[in-house]
Amino acid sequence: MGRFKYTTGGGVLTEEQRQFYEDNGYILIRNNVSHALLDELKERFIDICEGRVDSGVMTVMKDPSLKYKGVKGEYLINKIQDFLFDDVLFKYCTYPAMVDVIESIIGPNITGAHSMLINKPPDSDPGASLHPMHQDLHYFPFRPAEKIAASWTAMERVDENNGCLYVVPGTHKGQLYEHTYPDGYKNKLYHGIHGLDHLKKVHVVMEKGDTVFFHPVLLHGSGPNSTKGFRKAISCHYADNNCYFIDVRGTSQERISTEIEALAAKKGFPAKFVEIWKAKSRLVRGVPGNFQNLESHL
Ligand SMILES: O=C(O)CCC(=O)C(=O)O
Repeated sequence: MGRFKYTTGGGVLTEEQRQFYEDNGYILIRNNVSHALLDELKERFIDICEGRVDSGVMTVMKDPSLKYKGVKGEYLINKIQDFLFDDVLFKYCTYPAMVDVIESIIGPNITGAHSMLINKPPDSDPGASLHPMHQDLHYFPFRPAEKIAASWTAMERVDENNGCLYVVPGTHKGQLYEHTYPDGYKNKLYHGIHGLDHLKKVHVVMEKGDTVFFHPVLLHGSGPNSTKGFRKAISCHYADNNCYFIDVRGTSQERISTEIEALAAKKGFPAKFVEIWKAKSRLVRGVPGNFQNLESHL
């Protein structure tokens, strides 16, 4: 093994940028998604929120603290997940300048595995809009971790006032922790890790179009939005087409798998955790692999 363990080369990252990712588990690339595309994505998001575009298989999540306060549309929806089959929102996941960075990290065979547009609302109940510290690998039944990477793009300026992302550098080299709901939790599926709040966080202040790429074991989260505006960001998790799938029964991930299976069944798609992940993924680049093979699971 050479000096690089968490990146593969190829793509566009310089040696220095790769080294930063290797050491810290994330890399911030300024101005790498065009404002024109971000404006188109925002318009699509609003069209979905307002019901002008059918949300189809996407998961549309309502802010729990605003649900019964008579607000509607963009002011009620705090997240849309699983938009890989929406050809407008999917443009984000295939945006060449972004996929080229992903290629430097996980290699040339790339699947879009998870997608989210997060519309963090003003903090109407204390802490309602924060996202507790967590690791994204907790949600994924595929491995290896170094063949998975997230992109997270600011759709407007984000800083500590409106709840920007924070990361704990270097923690990608550690273990996957047990996740549970925080005390008095508000948002479904926002699992978090207890007892690590003493760790030093780096708040990632970003301008519209900046993208942070990060490893799925990196500890991260986001604080409350104390402004009056809605903080928008868009994110995709990519995995190597040939990641292998694991059985999470009996592990710290069993609880999340049960919750996700129950939600899928409620939406009319009863399926096992691994099948759900395969079905909602979409090939982005390269030679198809395990993700595209719906026949064999484990
Ligand atoms: O956008 C945010 O506030 C946090 C998103 C995040 O960390 C996640 O959904 O995994």
